[in-house]
Amino acid sequence: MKWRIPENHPRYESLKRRERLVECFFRGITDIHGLIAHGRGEAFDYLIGEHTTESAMKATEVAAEILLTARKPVISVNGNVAALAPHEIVSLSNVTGARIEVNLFHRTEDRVMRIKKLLEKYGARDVLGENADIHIPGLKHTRGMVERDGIYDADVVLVSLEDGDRCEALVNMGKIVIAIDLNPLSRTAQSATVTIVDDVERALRNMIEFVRKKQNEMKKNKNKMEETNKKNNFQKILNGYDNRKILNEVLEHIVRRLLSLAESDTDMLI
Ligand code: PTJ
Repeated sequence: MKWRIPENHPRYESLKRRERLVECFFRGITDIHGLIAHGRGEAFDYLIGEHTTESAMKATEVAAEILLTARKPVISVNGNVAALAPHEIVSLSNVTGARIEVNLFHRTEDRVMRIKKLLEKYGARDVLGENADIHIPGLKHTRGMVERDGIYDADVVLVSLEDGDRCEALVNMGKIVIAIDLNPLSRTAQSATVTIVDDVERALRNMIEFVRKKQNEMKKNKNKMEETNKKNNFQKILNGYDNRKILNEVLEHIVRRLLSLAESDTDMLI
């Protein structure tokens, strides 16, 4: 039975997202552990202030540049991301040319197929994941299964709400891993190449904006990158980027925010 969320509830948007996850759980899209993972993310978002921080924005811009420069970028989608941001995933794939691969921690073929169908409803074509027959080295469990032509051969992988072990394994394969994770202390956040500490919907929307902006700039400057120059550009982007600094900035933001809330008499509700 669907519970009707009162539209005047002060946490309406947040409740709607929860409802969406619960609905997707009953539809066999989101795993039950995904509901717990979402709660942890919400807690961190409360501490952050439920908005995109400057450091998240910086990381998102770098991520957009990397995706545009990548030779074979892949967007990894799990049950939570499919429930929360299907439209954004498909849009990002369309604007960057990155392929989408359904890649699950709690893998079942039935969930892969359901997530693929959901993404197709939002316009995705050629979604990978069903033919996963190769393991990420070091991850012998089904959680390590990927497609050779997708995540396995990708130079850049975008993961959201990812398990830390898998993120590390992808980095160990020599890939550039862009991670969206609200917990700056998670192993995923700590081990990714570029970590965006932001809510997945907000981060993806910002990323799409950055990609469009950069594509327009490139058109204006007639600066269409040649295939041969791509690798150099990649190194150039990452040379000027320090993920450790970005993570430290997020922690400082949380500390500053909590201190100022603790010291003020203003209403703490968000
Ligand atoms: O669909 P499956 O089978 O692939 O499983 C997916 C889950 C999410 C269950 C699995 O990957 C998992 O257990 O993840 P973890 O280890 O709980 O990590 C999820 C991370 O995402 C945590 O650090 C959360 O803080 C963070 N997170 C939760 N909600 C959001 C989020 N980050 C960004 N946006 C969110 N909305």
